[in-house]
Amino acid sequence: MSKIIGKSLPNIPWQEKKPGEKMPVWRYDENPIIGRQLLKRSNSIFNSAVVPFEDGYAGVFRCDSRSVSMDIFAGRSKDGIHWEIDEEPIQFEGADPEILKREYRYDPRVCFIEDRYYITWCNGYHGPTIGVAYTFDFKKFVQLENAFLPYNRNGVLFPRKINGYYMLMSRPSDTGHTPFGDIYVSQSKDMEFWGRHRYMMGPVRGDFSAWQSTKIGPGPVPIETDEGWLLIYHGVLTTCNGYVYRMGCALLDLDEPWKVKCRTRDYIMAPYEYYECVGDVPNVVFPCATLADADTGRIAIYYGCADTVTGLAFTTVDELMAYMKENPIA
Ligand code: BMA
Repeated sequence: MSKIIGKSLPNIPWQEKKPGEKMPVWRYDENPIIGRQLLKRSNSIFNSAVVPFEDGYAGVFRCDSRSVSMDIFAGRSKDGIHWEIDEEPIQFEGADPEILKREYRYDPRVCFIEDRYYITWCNGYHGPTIGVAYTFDFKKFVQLENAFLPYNRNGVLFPRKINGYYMLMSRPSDTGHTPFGDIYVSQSKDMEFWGRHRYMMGPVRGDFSAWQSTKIGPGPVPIETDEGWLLIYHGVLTTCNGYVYRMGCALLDLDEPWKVKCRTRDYIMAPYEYYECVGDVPNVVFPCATLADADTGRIAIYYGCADTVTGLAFTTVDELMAYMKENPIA
């Protein structure tokens, strides 16, 4: 039995695994939980992040509009399943006005650290880079400096300082649909200046674990366990019909999280259902958040489906640990 180091979350959204289910991650029966047209002008609502907040949940959602502009919107929920999302995108204050200028914003993550919720996202600044902001109440959002120069995507924070440093995973990229991608960890004393960059892991070349042979990127904020940081990530295969996005997981060293202790050879989830295989971008499952309950080891995963709608899936810390150890890469 592995133990999640964290808070209890007795009201975590949950469904039991059904008898006969072969996979370590199973879907919510009523998926997708957020349809593409929830907002007046939305074309799609997907790759989005949620956290426990007050007596329920709050989140930051990627909503592409019907002009297909990408932006991020705040939302609230009592049960983590039924969501109300603001009709207007988040208006940030703070930072240098140069940094506040919006080009595009997508794929948010939300991470509670110390006393506030940090939001990281892919922020257009003459190319994609990592935007950083914080909020206390999901009403007022203060933007900080971009973490890096372009080009970078998938900025994901660790939920506490490690050895005195905030730690941010990211995936250096290019201006387009990036045919490569490795995960790095960068460190900062103040959430503004990032350095001490460390290589974590990259795609697996060849045929051994082909679902992650083109590129990988960090997904939700990692979950602390007594065995290490449990990271869920996405992996991409190039096919004759384009990219296919699947999910895997890895276990990272608690003190030096760029050191990978274990990693799945087999994916933990892949586009099987219609709403994952068909949409604006077919064959994509893209995880951006989890909720976790330290008492039961339950984990709820929020993921984008086919760049169109939002899905919810379930697993436990023991399921992922066992699966990873049965089918390891190293
Ligand atoms: C990635 C990002 C994600 C998207 C995925 C599949 O590069 O743009 O937002 O879900 O491609 O299209």
